[in-house]
Amino acid sequence: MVDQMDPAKRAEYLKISPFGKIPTLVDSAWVINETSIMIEYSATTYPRGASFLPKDPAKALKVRALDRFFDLYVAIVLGKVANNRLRPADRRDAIGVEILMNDFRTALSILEKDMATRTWTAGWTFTMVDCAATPALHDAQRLIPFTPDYPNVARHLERLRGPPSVARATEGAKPHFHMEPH
Ligand SMILES: N[C@@H](CCC(=O)N[C@@H](CS)C(=O)NCC(=O)O)C(=O)O
Repeated sequence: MVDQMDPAKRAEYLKISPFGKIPTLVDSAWVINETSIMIEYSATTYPRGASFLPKDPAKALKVRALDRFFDLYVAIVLGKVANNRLRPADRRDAIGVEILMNDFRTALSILEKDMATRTWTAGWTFTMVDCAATPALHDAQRLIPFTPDYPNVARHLERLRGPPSVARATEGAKPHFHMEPH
């Protein structure tokens, strides 16, 4: 658990996560701040680590590409939109948000088309992309409710909430939901 509201605890946390982002994985000599890298680290370091990246190099590349798509065009966009909403009204950036919303709509239009024919985000099974897609689409639905315009994406988010590991993570996060920006 990271309490960044407490200045002393935040200063302590910045020693392992210089940008203050969560999560951070500390394992022997490794300190990893990127979730996708944590997933690959776990899969390659521990025999029981879940392998969320296909062995086939072409499929693995597709998964990595989609993982970047969710981080760069959905998750980061939503983080900036949320940050803008938390600002005092006179310091908000309407033009910046318009540009971000354009990226968001482009990303969701691509997904809407793709998810018309796919079960999991990359197509064949649950992969690292679904780990990126679940929180990104969860945040999207809260900040910019999208169900009427992107029904396939909305159905996909419900499917993503299904696996027991996702349900467990969501249940664990529920006590903190009230802190999420709207
Ligand atoms: N690229 C990082 C992003 C991590 C990230 O943005 N985490 C959010 C919470 S889910 C955070 O720390 N937000 C606080 C902030 O940006 O200050 C990853 O995928 O691990």
